[in-house]
Amino acid sequence: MAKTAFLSIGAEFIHGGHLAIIEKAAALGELTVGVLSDEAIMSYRGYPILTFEERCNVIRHIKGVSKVVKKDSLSYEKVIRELRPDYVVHSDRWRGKTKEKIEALLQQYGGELVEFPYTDKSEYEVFDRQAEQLRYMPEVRRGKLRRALQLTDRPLRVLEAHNGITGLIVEKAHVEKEGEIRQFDAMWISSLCDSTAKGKPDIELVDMTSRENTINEIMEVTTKPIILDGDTGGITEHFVYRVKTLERMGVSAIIIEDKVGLKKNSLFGTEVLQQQDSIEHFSNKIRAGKAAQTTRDFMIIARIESLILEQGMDDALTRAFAYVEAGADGIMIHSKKKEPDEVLEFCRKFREKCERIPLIVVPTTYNHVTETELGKYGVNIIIYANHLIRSAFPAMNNVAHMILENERSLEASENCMPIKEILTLI
Ligand code: SPV
Ligand code: MG
Repeated sequence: MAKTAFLSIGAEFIHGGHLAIIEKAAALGELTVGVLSDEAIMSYRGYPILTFEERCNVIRHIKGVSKVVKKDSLSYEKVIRELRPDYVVHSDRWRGKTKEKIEALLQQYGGELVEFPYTDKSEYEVFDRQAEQLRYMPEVRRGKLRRALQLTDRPLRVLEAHNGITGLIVEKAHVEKEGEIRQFDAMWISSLCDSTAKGKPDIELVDMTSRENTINEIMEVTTKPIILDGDTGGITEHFVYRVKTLERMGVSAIIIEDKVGLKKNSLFGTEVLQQQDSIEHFSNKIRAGKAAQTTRDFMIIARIESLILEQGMDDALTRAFAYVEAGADGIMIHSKKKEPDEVLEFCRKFREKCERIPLIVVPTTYNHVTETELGKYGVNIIIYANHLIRSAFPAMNNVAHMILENERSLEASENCMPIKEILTLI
């Protein structure tokens, strides 16, 4: 019987290096190429620029490829068990424990792992770097949130970033679970954290120019989609300019809340005076923003403060449907209750009438609810809104106090990252 070979590929960007490895693989036997699914690519390097169908189409037309299958995970387990190829072909670039795992699977039936050098031409390394740079470009970055929402049924996981280093944490943090890589899908540039990082209250005091500087600082070192906390959006006449600026920068979405006057942080609830906007006025702001938008990628998400301001479920739902009618690309429902009940009730009732509009939640106070449970209620985006700054502040404060206590830094050093590590971090 003819020998068979298997090769896995992302196929986002094909150059001679890939063609050479395909040719070598095809020489070993009838070649099946496993093209990574959008979800699988998302799990390790962010959203693919080309769709799965486009990537399959390219591979299918390469000489030597007999068959194309979907590889819906980074793990080789399923494909090896199903296809039992005589050879699994891989470049000499390995991630984690993949090599050992493939070898163990192949050993079970006498299959063989064949390694080829990734490339023998340095120009291909240059192409790869250039392709990587594309991910930083506003045109590519802006549409990533919409794409991600289309690509997956699970809720997207979003963490706050307020400067370059926290952006890098959101970009790179990952854990390996059951053969899959789990990461954050996007970053939230919170008004609370951006203000706190500047030592200021969260009252729209940090002006837009300064917020744009934060966004740029983060964008320079990351590629994941950005959701901006736009506070109230300002007056409508200003908001329309803001939308265009953010689009141009490559931000994926702005969330604006239906409040007017001096904005205070929602987690104060009714402890401080906060005024909700009228449905009509806020709807007009959304309409104006959507009319100002120049691309189809950007999203304007309406945030409803009715539960925060104890205006009741009916008010929250009436507003949600009105904002959708006005053109909102998503609805964020906020709550400061310790239990998720009112948020879940809102989601259930909203979903009874509206299936397609993304729902966004911020489980800061009701933090025991799981992502899976929120997903069952139709939630599409979960924002962990303030956790990096809240964890960094106590650590820094503690070190400052230790130096004062001891009149030297020896004792505090144990709580600090070694100098060598910080120098090589970036
Ligand atoms: C923020 O992160 O700034 C928010 C969410 O707006 S909250 O602080 O909960 O109001
Ligand atoms: Mg905010």
